[in-house]
Amino acid sequence: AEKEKTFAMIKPDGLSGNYTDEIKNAILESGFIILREMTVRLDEDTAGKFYAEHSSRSFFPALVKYMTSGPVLVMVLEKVNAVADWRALIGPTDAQKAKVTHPHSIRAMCGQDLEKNCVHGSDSPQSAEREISFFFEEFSSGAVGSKHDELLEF
Ligand code: YYY
Ligand code: MG
Repeated sequence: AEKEKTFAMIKPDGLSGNYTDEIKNAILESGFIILREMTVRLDEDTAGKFYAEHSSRSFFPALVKYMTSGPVLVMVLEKVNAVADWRALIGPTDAQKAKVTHPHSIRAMCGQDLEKNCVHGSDSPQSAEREISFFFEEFSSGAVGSKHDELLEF
């Protein structure tokens, strides 16, 4: 089986709640390699572009506000079956439900609710490619929109 990359993010509530070490331990214990990591502060434009697929949803303005409320840690993870395995490790979108149905998932451990769910994971290999190149220029093929001068790296 071939190694695969996926994109992971610790969202503002994960960083402010000091869950970074716990989440990284879970990542490494599950056999992922952290290929890249970077702490950044998203502005509204960048957060909106990252979640562009949700731009017409009613929760979008609140989501952008939340994602710009503090720094986030973005990572490239690698292992066999990385995309599906990282989604399984983080658990369901709604952290409240995760606490009931997937109590050992990262969102159950660190998330608060449907919006503040502490981590992101790519939902498909195609999303992983887009999201990795969105933040990490060295993985982009030079396609338009892969560079963000407005990204404030810490
Ligand atoms: O991929 P995942 O993060 O599990 O969920 P998505 O359906 O892609 O939604 C992205 C993001 O939007 C979710 O992590 C929280 C937020 N959100 C929300 O605030 N309210 C919803 N009803 C659905 C999603
Ligand atoms: Mg999603």
